[in-house]
Amino acid sequence: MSKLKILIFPDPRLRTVASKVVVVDDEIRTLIKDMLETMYKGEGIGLAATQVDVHKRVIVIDVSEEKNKPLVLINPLIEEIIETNKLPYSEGCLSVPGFYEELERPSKVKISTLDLNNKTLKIEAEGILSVVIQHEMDHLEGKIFVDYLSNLKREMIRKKLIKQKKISTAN
Ligand code: QAP
Ligand code: CO
Repeated sequence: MSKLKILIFPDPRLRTVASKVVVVDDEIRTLIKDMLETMYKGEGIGLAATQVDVHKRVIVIDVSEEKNKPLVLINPLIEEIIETNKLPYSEGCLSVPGFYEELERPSKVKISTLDLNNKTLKIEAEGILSVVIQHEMDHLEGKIFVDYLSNLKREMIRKKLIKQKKISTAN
């Protein structure tokens, strides 16, 4: 297994729209292993392939307390928004380190996805899992949670992250 490099906002590669996985083969399974390792090492609860510069529709999530319940989504689709009432949640992102902002998303969704054996699964997700799935599915469309914030807030975050990058590359 190997840890992958995570793209940091405003890297333009985060805007790439990911393509569908045609078949879940060993290459995809290796990608998933590496993404899980990268997510766990970064203390994340979700990671989309886009964030590691692989533009395929693959997501890993683990919202469990013990970090032992990995969930893998391949070619996920929202089938139904079951509860449109908005769940406010403070969101972060491994690609936007150090920044958290409250957003509201539908609190319960039904999705369909492929599993590691190319089988279609349907999952009903609520609470934090619903929020994280929607956040990660946005990445596959090139969308980042800061896009929902005011221009002023997003610009502030962009400038701070660019500044931090300059500092870390100078050292
Ligand atoms: C998406 O994000 C998410 O700033 C997953 O310094 C998170 O795993 C959706 C992380 C919360 C909804 C709510 C962020 C790690 C991890 C940071 C993450 C950081 C280190 C973010
Ligand atoms: Co994210």
